Amino acid sequence: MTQNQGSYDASQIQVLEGLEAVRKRPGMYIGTTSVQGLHHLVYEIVDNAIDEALAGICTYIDVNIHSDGSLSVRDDGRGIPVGRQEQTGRSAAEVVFTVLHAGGKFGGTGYKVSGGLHGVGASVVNALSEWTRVRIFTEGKSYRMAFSRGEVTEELQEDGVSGEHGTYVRFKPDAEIFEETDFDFEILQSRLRQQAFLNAGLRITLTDEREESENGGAKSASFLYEGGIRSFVEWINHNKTPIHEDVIYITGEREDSFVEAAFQYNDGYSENLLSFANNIATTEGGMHETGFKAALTRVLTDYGKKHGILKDDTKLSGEDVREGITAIISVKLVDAQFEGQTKTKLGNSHIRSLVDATLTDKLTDYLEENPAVGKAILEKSVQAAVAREAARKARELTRRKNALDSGSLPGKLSDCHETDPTYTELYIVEGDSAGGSAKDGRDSRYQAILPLWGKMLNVEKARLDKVYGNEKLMPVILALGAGVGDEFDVSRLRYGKLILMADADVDGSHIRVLLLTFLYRFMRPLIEHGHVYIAQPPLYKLSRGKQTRYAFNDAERDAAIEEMSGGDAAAKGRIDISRNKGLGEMDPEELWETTMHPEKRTLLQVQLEDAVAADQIFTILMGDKVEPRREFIETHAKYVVNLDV
Ligand code: TTJ
Repeated sequence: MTQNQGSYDASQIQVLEGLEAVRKRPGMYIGTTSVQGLHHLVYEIVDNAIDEALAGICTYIDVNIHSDGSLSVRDDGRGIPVGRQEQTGRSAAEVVFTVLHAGGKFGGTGYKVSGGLHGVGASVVNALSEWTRVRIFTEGKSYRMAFSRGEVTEELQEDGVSGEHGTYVRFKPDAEIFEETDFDFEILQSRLRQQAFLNAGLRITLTDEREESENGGAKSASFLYEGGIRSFVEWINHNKTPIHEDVIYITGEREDSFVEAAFQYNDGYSENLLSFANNIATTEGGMHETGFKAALTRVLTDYGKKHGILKDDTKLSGEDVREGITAIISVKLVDAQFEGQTKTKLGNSHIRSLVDATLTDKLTDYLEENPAVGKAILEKSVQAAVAREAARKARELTRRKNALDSGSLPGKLSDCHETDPTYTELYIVEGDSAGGSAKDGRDSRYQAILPLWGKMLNVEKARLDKVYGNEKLMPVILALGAGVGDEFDVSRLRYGKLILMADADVDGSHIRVLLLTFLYRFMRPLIEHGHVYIAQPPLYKLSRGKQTRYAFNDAERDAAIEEMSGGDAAAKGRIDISRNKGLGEMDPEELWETTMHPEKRTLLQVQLEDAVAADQIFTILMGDKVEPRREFIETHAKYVVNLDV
């Protein structure tokens, strides 16, 4: 650091300004400072190591949640370059951690990632961390450097000899920035498992030093899939019933682009298609999905006609040939264009023709060589087409009865006066008497009530044609006014909030899961757009004389006892504590005060962060295999409660 002294200072100032901006407006760089944002930091660091794995150098990535609130990532790649760059006089290692957007440039994979919140880089993690410590092992030596809230606290220095190679980054998210600083094992595990599937042969290990496992030591999970996305499909289908044994696996390449697709059909009715570009989930789809879908429909139709399975008058739609499919499409390309609202839609159109051509060629060959698989898939598609026709007729019938047109509302609905969905809420209430209390207790200007009772259809085992005309589900569809299935249109919603209000007991839990299953399978955008909530009735009612208090958990109950008794033991004995038996036992005033008053109630928003995890939960809870359900409930009791609280 001699002749470059002047320009070094200048660029250093610029760097500080850059990272200051990240601290001022973290949302711009990581989307949010909630739990999601917190975990985004981990993905940013891990993605760097994955880039190294893509280059074929790194064989493992170890992620460790430490007890002090920090997290570390270690890979056995080449190590971030430590040599001084001529232009800046600084090392690549320092630049990676201090210059905004420097992330992608040092991946060295050729698959340059761009767009969205992806690849904002290690500097953003550094800026948003109380401290960051880096160690680099390369060419027989080890190096270290350290930062605090984006500023260098220890310059890069050689600190010993080492026979290893790789990079180690440990950071502690800044509590001044994040609303939540506790890493969630389940969230990280789900994402890391996915990355292991997408990078065949790469071992990713997650260790949680905060928790002891059953056999002593830290809790840990390790993922290594030699089968890559084929294993991913098997894993998603493992609680379902596949209709053919092999996962179909197809690859193709053209110039700098590469595609691989893996898929297998199960006997269910939902479509499970996940796509990725450069290992980034493309939840909004894009050109690779379009190419896959077009080719799949065409190839299966041609095959069906050629082999006499498809009669001339039956036409297969895209939905028909995707009923029960579990598919992963993964493409790698240079300069991926990420478009769409959340920048998760692949825009490069040459990828569409690559995927289409690859599938057309290779799936056609595969089906000719595996006629039993071809027959099984075709028969399922034909059944789906027949059911679609039945659904169309059922829809027409309901329409003719004038029930599906806007304006016709279910008889049991107590509507509100307001019509602007920005303000309106629909409560779906379990049971007639609770419905009555809710109706009398509500603010009828903007709160509508729809009571539901009795046994509800499990849609996990039913197609759309069974939904039309179903006496429990039709009122929900009609009240919401936005259609159902592929016709569902979130912009036509009559209420901005759909609030499920059921008892905190087994029956209430059952109806909640059934309703959520229905919404997830047939009105998914409703959940994706955050319109679905779960009401939280209080668990305890405490009274002493004329004084009444409600508590939503044990801690609140105990605090209320202290407060009402003033700490006096004798007074405590005079407090009447009752566990709320159900919504039906609350009078309208109580229900309003505790559960419906917008300023006093607690609503839980149903979120769909992780589509793979959600699909699994619904498959296990509502599918027809008993053993996985029992196992899941026993080991995940807390998670089930979380899902349906
Ligand atoms: C760049 O090209 C020359 C050889 O090293 C390449 C590189 O940067 N490799 C690399 C970076 N491997 N691992 C990283 C890395 C790992 C973690 C955990 C965090 C960060 C920011 C980078």
